[in-house]
Amino acid sequence: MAFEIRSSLCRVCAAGCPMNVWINDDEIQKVEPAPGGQLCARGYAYRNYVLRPDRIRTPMKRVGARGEDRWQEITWEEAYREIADRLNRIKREHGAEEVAFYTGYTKWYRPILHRLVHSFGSLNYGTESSSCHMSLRMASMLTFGSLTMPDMQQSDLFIGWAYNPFFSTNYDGMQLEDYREKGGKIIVVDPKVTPAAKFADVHLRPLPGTDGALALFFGNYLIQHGAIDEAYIEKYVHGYEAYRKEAQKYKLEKTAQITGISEGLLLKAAALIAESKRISLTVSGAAIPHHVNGMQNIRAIYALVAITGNFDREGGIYPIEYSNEELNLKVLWDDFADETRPLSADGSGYQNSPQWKRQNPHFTAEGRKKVRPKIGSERFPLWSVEIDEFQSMDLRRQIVEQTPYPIRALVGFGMNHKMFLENKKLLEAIDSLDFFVDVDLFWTTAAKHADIVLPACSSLERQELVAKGPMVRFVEPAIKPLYQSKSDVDIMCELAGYLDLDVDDRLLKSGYEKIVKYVIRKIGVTLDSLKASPTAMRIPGLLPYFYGRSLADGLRTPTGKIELYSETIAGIPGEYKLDPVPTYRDSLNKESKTKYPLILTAGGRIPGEFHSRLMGVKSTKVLRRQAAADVHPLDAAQYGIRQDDVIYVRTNVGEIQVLANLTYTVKRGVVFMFQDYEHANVNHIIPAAHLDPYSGFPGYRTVRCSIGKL
Ligand SMILES: Nc1nc2c(c(=O)[nH]1)N[C@H]1C(S)=C(S)[C@@H](COP(=O)(O)OP(=O)(O)OC[C@H]3O[C@@H](n4cnc5c(=O)[nH]c(N)nc54)[C@H](O)[C@@H]3O)O[C@H]1N2
Ligand SMILES: Nc1nc2c(c(=O)[nH]1)N[C@H]1C(S)=C(S)[C@@H](COP(=O)(O)OP(=O)(O)OC[C@H]3O[C@@H](n4cnc5c(=O)[nH]c(N)nc54)[C@H](O)[C@@H]3O)O[C@H]1N2
Ligand code: SF4
Ligand SMILES: [Mo]
Repeated sequence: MAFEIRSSLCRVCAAGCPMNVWINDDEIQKVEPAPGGQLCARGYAYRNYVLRPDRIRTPMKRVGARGEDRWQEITWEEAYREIADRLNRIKREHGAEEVAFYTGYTKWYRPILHRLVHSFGSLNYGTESSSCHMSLRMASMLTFGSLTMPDMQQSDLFIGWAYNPFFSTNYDGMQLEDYREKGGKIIVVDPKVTPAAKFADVHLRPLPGTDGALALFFGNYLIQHGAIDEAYIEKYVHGYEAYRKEAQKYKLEKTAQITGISEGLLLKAAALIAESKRISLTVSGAAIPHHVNGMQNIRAIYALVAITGNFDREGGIYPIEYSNEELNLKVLWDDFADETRPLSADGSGYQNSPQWKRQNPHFTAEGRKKVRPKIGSERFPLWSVEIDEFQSMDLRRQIVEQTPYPIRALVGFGMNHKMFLENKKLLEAIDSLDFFVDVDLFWTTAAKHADIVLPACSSLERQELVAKGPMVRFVEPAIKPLYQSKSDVDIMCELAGYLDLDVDDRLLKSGYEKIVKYVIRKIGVTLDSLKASPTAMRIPGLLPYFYGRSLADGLRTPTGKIELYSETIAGIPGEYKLDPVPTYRDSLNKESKTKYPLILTAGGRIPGEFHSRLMGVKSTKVLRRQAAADVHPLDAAQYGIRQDDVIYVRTNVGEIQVLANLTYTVKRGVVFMFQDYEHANVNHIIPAAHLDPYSGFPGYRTVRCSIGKL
């Protein structure tokens, strides 16, 4: 058989690893890493993912009742016309805000969708990032005015706070090995025993959601032992005194009690931090924010960097950006957020180009006043100020309560209802809408509740601009789109031609290649050169960040300093009771401890799954064949539970049934489960109101529960 090998990329996740695809007769035979690269176990399953039998094949229109799963095939033209008719009418009769646009995890097309939504005249653009990364982003922006990276290799001590790249961001694990080889010290803070924890000099296992108390204790210890950088604080830190007073409350005994870590180990870790000069750290954008106190816990952790003088210093943490002063070009590295944001920020802006902003009434101060506030604004004002997206955790409430105004239609690109709390209620709310469109690769449960379903194609079937830090690549399709599927951006651009837009967005309507040309117009590479290059190209003339620059220029915070006292939070009306300093609160819901003696922590990554994506792929089920809850053997013994018994996990809002997996890797008293199983969906039993008032993030990882044998 003759094969052709084409270069493409894996898009199970946003990492987008370069992949070679063996093609025979326009069919995918196998995938393998591009030369010199690697794929993880999930990447090796990409062929099976792309060929999942439940791919949506053509545009479909509902003929039965919502959710009944009876469909009629329609053409793309018919689909666009019907969608535009419905959305245009809602816009005309009620206002564009009453249409909400939402995207699931997929990142690469986001700036284009965002622009389409604003051009349509709505601010109601929401994403899955209402539960991912953005809370960390908020904490980082509020504190440092930028996102940061750890300068791990130059540091004396690296703190991995909720850090296990071996399951979640695989290749990051390797730098940990290099660092360890060189003698770098490591603290890992994780309730679970993980591969990363094996590298640690000190592994702290706090009870989930108690990280804020732990961080404030360290702060207090460092202050007490004079292990802070006073000159740095004096010059660069705003609100130190208020922070010091808060930290003072976290004495050894109290902290041991809150965190469940022994006093001895707390002191050992504190002493290691105190004796280290250059300290780098990372904080998970999921595990720490997924508590109702998460945003503040992250700020408490960042405060340690501030008081030890480790922001914007070699061996500490530093802002992520590359720049070319002559071109007035700044490229930000923003890994888990919009894929093309690195290119669309500031200088080369697509999403927020000055010209388009001038045209678009929603970007002028006056224009913003005229449109109604985006979803979640009343409930999560800090989120709303900081993030140019609606807080999607408030979507269901607004659909049901219709306040401050009704939502009549929802346009979803990859709407996975399972990531929402008490998610069956979200489906009910969706059923009450006038109109719901979903664009997905697969027939998900949410898609089955739509009025119109559109088939998106995978990364092997589409063109894609990939931009990461200083590197940029353009990928051509390895195979033709399967069935009638199309690339999401083609769908967005084509749909734009049918919608009544506030701004006659000619660029958007002109298609993906023109958009790409526009996005890259300032960076000194052409689309033709990108197309000719099988690997990523480096943007010429970009200089990496150099230390001290932000401190010298002044940070992008209201005071220009590192804000331990956040002036932005202080500006939020008092009735919301948000603290400008990183205070610590308990993260568990207030249910009876007798009735629900254990802590359910839902969602730490497992190697073989990626959210809902690989659930339908058998080859990744080697390690965990079906839904299972990890239970400590001593807890299991207490309830008479044995390995592989079917058990219930119960909270105050519901119950699921799963297998018991007995393992010493979980902390006593904590039950761990991965999310996204269709029939044992753990998010459905987490109360919908369990949200962080600062970020709106769901408290997936600390909920009271009970377990028992069925
Ligand atoms: N295999 C796989 N990889 C993935 C994903 C996937 O679904 N599957 N999802 C991707 C996405 S979208 C994201 S956001 C990232 C997230 O990836 P990470 O940021 O690595 O997050 P997690 O793996 O959820 O958690 C990291 C560690 O934090 C610990 N942890 C949990 N709760 C707490 C806590 O309260 N305190 C502390 N200190 N530690 C805690 C967990 O035990 C876990 O070992 O993963 C990405 N990578
Ligand atoms: N309990 C608990 N819940 C969690 C988490 C947790 O840690 N614990 N993690 C949260 C986090 S960090 C995240 S990021 C979210 C995950 O966010 P989700 O949005 O739930 O992620 P996925 O299931 O990966 O993808 C959503 C949908 O997009 C579809 N899709 C895939 N590729 C494409 C594409 O190219 N185009 C289109 N149109 N659709 C596509 C998929 O088929 C799927 O239906 O889950 C959150 N939920
Ligand atoms: S799933 Fe694995 S191989 Fe695929 S992009 Fe993500 S890290 Fe890379
Ligand atoms: Mo995420």
